[in-house]
Amino acid sequence: MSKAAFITGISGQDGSYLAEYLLSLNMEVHGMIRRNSTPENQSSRLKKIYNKIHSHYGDLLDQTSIEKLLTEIKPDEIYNLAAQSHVRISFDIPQFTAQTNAIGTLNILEAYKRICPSAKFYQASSSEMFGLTIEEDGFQRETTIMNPVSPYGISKVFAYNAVRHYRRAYNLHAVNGILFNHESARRGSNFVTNKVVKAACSIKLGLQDKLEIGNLDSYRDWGHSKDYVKAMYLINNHNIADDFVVSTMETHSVREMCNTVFSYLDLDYKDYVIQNDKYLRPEELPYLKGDSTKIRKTLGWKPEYTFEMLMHEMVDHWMLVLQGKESNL
Ligand code: NAP
Ligand code: F7E
Repeated sequence: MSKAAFITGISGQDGSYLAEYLLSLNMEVHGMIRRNSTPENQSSRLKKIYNKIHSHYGDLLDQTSIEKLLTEIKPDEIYNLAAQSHVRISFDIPQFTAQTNAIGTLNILEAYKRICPSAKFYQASSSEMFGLTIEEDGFQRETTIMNPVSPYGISKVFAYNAVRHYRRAYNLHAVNGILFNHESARRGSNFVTNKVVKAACSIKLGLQDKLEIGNLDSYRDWGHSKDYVKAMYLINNHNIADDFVVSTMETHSVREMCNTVFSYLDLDYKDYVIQNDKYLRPEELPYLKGDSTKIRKTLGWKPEYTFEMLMHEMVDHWMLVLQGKESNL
């Protein structure tokens, strides 16, 4: 009999790629979707696989819905990807962010402990948890002290520690993947990579004149979501319950990313990109570069996409979509 996976946040960027990957491994895939007044929005990233997955209404903040789903599905593997995942917006709605990301994770951990404790539980932890800390060699890794600088980062530190606590206290196979930024054409268009790519393509096609963004001088370690969902599966299926950093081990500034995108379209980003203070954050995380040696050595994972391949794939996709030659996602 095939194994059953339960994914919260299946309608998000990572949830959709993870569902596709688990289906390719012949797993039965169940996903929790929030009710929305425009139901098409909830399945737009799942178009290719919607008839192959089992979707269920539920919410991380609705304990009864989680208990009901775990009781019915009896999953072998749980992937908790649901979150208010936008860092800048977490400053606007800090309490909602904490409720969903921190208390929501506690809700599903409690249900998991009581209903299906022999399942494997994966938590979507984040490099945003490291905040301001950078090791002397310029990296952040599993042992780096967490010093978060956003309501989002703070909420994820709570969830990370809750997972480790449940693992030790109740002997559960509960693990954290500490993932650095990962993108794709499916990324929400208000995250910086997709915002820059869509605007650059629109400018190339004469549909837009300028692009206003925030801090051009922060650095991120950007990988591809498709590579990172494979790491999630490996981490959850390791014979020892443990926590792993997932990253490319390279960092680029937002300015370099703009240059890569606009240059690929034979444009000079300096002619179009304007810094607008309204996109700055009350507290910025200036620099991320992840050391993923542990997962590379222990589980044999490594990314297939380079930074340039990632950005070029996103540009190629949006050029086709904006010219009406391909549908989005
Ligand atoms: P995403 O595209 O924003 O997807 C988040 C998903 O969570 C969406 O399906 C969303 O549903 C759902 N969700 C939000 N609140 C919920 C609630 N209360 N109950 C149930 N579902 C809820 O994020 P992503 O990029 O795929 O990231 C997946 C996870 O990895 C998140 O936990 C994120 O914080 C974490 N993470 C992401 C990155 C990255 O670079 N992408 C890096 C590290 C960690 P709606 O569509 O209805 O809002
Ligand atoms: O910002 C700067 C911004 O919003 C990246 C989430 O997936 O990764 C993501 O969080 C950088 C920041 O991602 C704009 O200030 C400049 O320095 O794309 P982002 P993020 O905040 O790093 C982590 C690992 C997660 O876990 C999160 O869930 O780009 N930036 N100008 C801008 N950012 C945005 N969004 N918009 C701008 O106009």
